[in-house]
Amino acid sequence: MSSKSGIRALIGLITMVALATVSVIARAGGIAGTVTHPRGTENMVVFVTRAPGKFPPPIAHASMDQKKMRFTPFVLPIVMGTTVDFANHDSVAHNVFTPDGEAYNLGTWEPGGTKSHLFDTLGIYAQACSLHPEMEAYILVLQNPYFALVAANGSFTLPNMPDGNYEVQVWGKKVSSADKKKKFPLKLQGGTATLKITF
Ligand SMILES: [Cu+2]
Repeated sequence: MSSKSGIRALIGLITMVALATVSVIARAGGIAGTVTHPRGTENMVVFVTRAPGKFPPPIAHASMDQKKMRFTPFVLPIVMGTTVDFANHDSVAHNVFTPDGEAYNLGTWEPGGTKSHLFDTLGIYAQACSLHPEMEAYILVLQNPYFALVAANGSFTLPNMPDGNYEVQVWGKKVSSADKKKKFPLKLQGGTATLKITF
């Protein structure tokens, strides 16, 4: 290979890398949306009902803490197969159980302790503590990673996803079961879309 053709090949490679970078930047627009709901959007989750393909769960664990006599966060969306660590940051013992799905009870443990659970079945799991009936939280085990927590002002941003036609649902404790079943079409073209959800 002459040094000239070597340089040409190098320039070609640099151009390809540059184009790839541009396309990533263009896709970074993602899906910006808003939700309007008469009961507000606090602790609301927007998620794609089902996306084609399989989605390996993240290696990193998700966290649901027990702190100041509350579960934190109140709602935790995860991809199926994710392990959640439940850490007790209080000065009293806590318990974690759910009546939902396989109805696990992780037991009761002392301050500073942590227990983990792998969520391998889709569904909504209410989290409760048998010692403190006022404690409550929800874990949403979803089929794909295309979900977002809705901000207090109703805005959300879904992660980048392949172009296509999707259906989006909304989950919230204050959302009626009829509204939770509603599916909103999302058409994604060129990596970007806007989605306005109004109840
Ligand atoms: Cu407790």
